[in-house]
Amino acid sequence: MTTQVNDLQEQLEQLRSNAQNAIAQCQNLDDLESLRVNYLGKKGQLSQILRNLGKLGPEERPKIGAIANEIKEAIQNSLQQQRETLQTAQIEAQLQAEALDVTMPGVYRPQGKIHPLNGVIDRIIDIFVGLGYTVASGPEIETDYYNFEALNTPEDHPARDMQDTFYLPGNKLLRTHTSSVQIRYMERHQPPMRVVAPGRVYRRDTVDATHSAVFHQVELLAVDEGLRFTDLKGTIHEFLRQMFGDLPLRFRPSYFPFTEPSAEVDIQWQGDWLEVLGCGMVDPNVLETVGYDSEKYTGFALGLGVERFAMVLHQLDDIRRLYSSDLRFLNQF
Ligand code: 2NM
Repeated sequence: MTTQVNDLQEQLEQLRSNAQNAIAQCQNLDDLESLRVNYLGKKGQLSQILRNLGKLGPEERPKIGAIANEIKEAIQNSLQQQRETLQTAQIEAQLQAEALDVTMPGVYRPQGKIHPLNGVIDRIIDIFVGLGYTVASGPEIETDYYNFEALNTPEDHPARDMQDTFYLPGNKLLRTHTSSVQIRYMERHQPPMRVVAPGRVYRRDTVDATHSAVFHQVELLAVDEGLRFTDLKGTIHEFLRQMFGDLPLRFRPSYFPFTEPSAEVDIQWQGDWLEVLGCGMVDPNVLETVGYDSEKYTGFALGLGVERFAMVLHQLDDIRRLYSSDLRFLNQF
C-alpha cells in the first residue's frame, strides 16, 4: 500500500471521528445542519479529501472510494440519529412548556343574565309575535291627551285622580298604562293592524308586597274589519295556554273607559281563581279619535301586569324582590 493510500485512509478516519464527536455534542438542529454542510456538503471536508482521489492508482481508487462511502454513510447515520434525538427533545420541551394542569381551580367569571321581569316580557312578546303582532314602544312622559283623553277617559273618571297619576310640570305626566303607545301607533298606521306594547308605567300607589309605583305592562291591540269578542277570546285562550299550560280560565264582566264590552280574565292556579289580565272590544270613540271609521272597523285590546305574571310563574310573594337587585335572589333565575 502506498503512503498516499494510508494518508487518505487516515484523513478519512480522522474526519469520521471528528464529525461524529461534533455531531454527538451538537445541541440544536440549526447547528446540526451546519455540521452536515461542513462535512458532507459539496465544498465540505469529505469532498475536499476526495479531491486527492485522482492522484491514486486505478486499483487503489475503488478501495478508498469504498471507505469514503462507508464513512459518508456513517456520518449520515450519526446526523440522522442526532437529528431525531434533538427533534424528540424539542417536542418534549414544547409539551412541557405548554402543559395544562386540568386539575387547577377555574377562574371565576361573573356572567350576566336576563332579569326575571325581562324574561317574562320576552316570553309574552314571543307568543304574540308568533300570533302575528308587531312590537311598538313610546314615551314614558306623556300628555293628558295620549294617556287619558284619546282613551275615552272622562274628566271625572277615578283613573284621572291626582292620587293615581304622577303629574309633571308643563302639563306632562308619567304614563299610567302603555295604551298611550297604541294611540300613537294608530295615528301613524291604518287597519288592519296588530300591535303589542310592552313598557314601564307609573302609578301613585303605596308600595307594599303586591304594589309598586313603577311597574311593567304589556298591552295588545288588534283593529280590523269584522273583529269580534270571540276573536279576543280565542287570542287570550291561546296566549294563556302557551304561557301557563292547559288551565281552566273564566271571563268576568268588567269596566274600562276605553273598551266596551270589557272583561277581566282569571286562571285557576293552585286551587284559586287568579286575575291575570283585562280586555275588551275597543270603544268606537277611541277608534274615531284616531280617525278610523268605527262603522267599518272594530278592535280588541288587552292589558296585563308583567310583575303579576312573574310572581305567579316564579312563586314570588313580594313584588319588591323584583327591584332589589339582590344577586342572591336574581341568581336563582
Ligand atoms: C287594558 C284592558 C282593556 C287597552 C285598550 C287600548 C287601546 F289603546 F286600544 F284603546 N290599549 N289597551 C286595554 C283594554 C288595556 O288593560 C288592563
